[in-house]
Amino acid sequence: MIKRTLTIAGSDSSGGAGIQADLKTFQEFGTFGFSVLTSLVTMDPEQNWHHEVHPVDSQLVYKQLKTAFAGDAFDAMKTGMLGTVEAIELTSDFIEQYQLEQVVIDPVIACKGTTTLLQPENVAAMIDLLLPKAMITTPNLVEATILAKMDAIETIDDMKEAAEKIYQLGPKHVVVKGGHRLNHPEAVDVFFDGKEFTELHNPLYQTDYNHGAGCTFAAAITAGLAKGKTPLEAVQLAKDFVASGVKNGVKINPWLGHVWHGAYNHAEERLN
Ligand code: PXL
Repeated sequence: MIKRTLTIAGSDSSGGAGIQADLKTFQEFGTFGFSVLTSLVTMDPEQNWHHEVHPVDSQLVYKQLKTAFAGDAFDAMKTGMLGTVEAIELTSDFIEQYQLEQVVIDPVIACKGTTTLLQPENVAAMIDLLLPKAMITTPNLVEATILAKMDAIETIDDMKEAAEKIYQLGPKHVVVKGGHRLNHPEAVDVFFDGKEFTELHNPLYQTDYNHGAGCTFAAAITAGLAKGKTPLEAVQLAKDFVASGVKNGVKINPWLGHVWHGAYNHAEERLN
């Protein structure tokens, strides 16, 4: 039976991050993707790609959740940008009501293009309501610094300390993503299951075309879990999937370039 995956996240009309990244990635993994939109992000080419986040009315989020959850159970789900405390509460209610366990919480606190962090009350709600329900949470260094209440994360040891502190908030597994912000010659992530740390090392590609990498990573983990992989297996495959996407990133417009979500499977060669 085809596995069913759900994303509750924001829309990135530029096609690289958010719901767009999630659905493309779910499809690459051969899973059937569902989506609930919580916010719409727009970028203005006339204002140097200025980002605006437009939250979706919570009644409408609720109606989408009812639609998505109407059929058989999901094999796994993820959250991305949630926008409002109401959307976080609704997401938490549905996870609880449907007793979903394969839940990936990507704690999107800000996207690269904007300096506006999610409101402090959103971060608090995410910590209270979502992190305790996560099978895996996937903070980047900025998000990990905020969630772990640390001053800075600069080394792999700092990443381990952050992973341990975030684990205390309730998720069953934590992956702290080093990405390009870590001062290290490789792309290093730290995986923690409450007992053991696993360092994941990949080559670091010098590219500006990596928009959407974080969303794609969490979506790939979600699809991997849906297909029965263990959390560590799902994370390892997701890392290779994103590495291919970054290596084959595409310039989309004068401001940005995206990971190519189909790179791992050479999707550009399909139906030729
Ligand atoms: O990369 C974080 C992110 C998440 N979700 C949406 C986004 C972005 C960044 O642009 O647009 C919808």
